[in-house]
Amino acid sequence: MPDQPGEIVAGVLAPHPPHLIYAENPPQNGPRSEGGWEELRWGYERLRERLDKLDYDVILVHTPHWKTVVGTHLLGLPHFASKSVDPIFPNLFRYTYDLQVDVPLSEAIAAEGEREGLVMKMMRNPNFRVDYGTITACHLVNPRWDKPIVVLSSNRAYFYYSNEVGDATMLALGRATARAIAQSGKRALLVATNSLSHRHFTVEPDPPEDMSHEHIYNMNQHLWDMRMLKLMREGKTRQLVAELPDFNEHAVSECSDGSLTWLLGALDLPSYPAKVHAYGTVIGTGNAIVEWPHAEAKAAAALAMKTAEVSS
Ligand code: 2X7
Ligand code: FE2
Repeated sequence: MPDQPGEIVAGVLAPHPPHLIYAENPPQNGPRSEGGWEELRWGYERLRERLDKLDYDVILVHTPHWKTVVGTHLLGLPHFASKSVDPIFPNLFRYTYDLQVDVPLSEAIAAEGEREGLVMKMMRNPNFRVDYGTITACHLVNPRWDKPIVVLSSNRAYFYYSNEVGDATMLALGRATARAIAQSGKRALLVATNSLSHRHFTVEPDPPEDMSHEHIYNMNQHLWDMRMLKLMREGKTRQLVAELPDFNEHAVSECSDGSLTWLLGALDLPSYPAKVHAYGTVIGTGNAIVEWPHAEAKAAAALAMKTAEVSS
């Protein structure tokens, strides 16, 4: 057992449109661009400045684009390297990756998940190709790739059963994740990589980065996204989870892949305000970069309690 329990230093909502990588022209990606989607990319810059000030050991990612039919799977080998090609946007994203996995923490999450009654499985195939959601989010959050990661797949409970069953399953997975982190003694950054509203255009401009074509798909999608961001900024995450089934239906949200609910479950449904670093659209989908400064909020609450005790 470690001397000190591990902790979640922060949680982030970090969407993964491959367009954001394409627009940055990093050496790992094949296609070249003239930029685009600056609002979101500058938001990621602000997030990275904040994260650079935090001390953490490992990044945990829940990704919509590793879809597993039975249960939740986790990467279960220390190293994966290959080329990730986006199946819908191979013209934008062909990224050469080489990443390290924290296998002991992944195994601990699998064990805790089983204790919650969930079906869990470790992915031990050395030729497994890591999905573009994971690669994109990890690059945008930490382009240095200098921390090991844990990757959790997206279970299909929302689609085979219902939005309600999906959310209940993801809250349980979040609880299991938090317990495994506490036992590990490590300091963890949690990444839920999903878009908010998810209706999108089906025709790509030429060039794809022509921003004169970029806007939200329709007014309904915008209003729903603003409702979700308001609840996050007000610290009303219980209310947010209660409204998620309707949001998923009405805005065809990528939240129905479970990432955001897993994160909020791991953070124990936080009631402190989240920081919204950016909101912008990509082919008409709504994307927000949001931070829950978990360790900072817990320290502030503990200090407030102490001050109240002293003055009473
Ligand atoms: O996977 C995505 C996404 N979530 C949003 C926008 C565009 C492309 O891919
Ligand atoms: Fe996606």
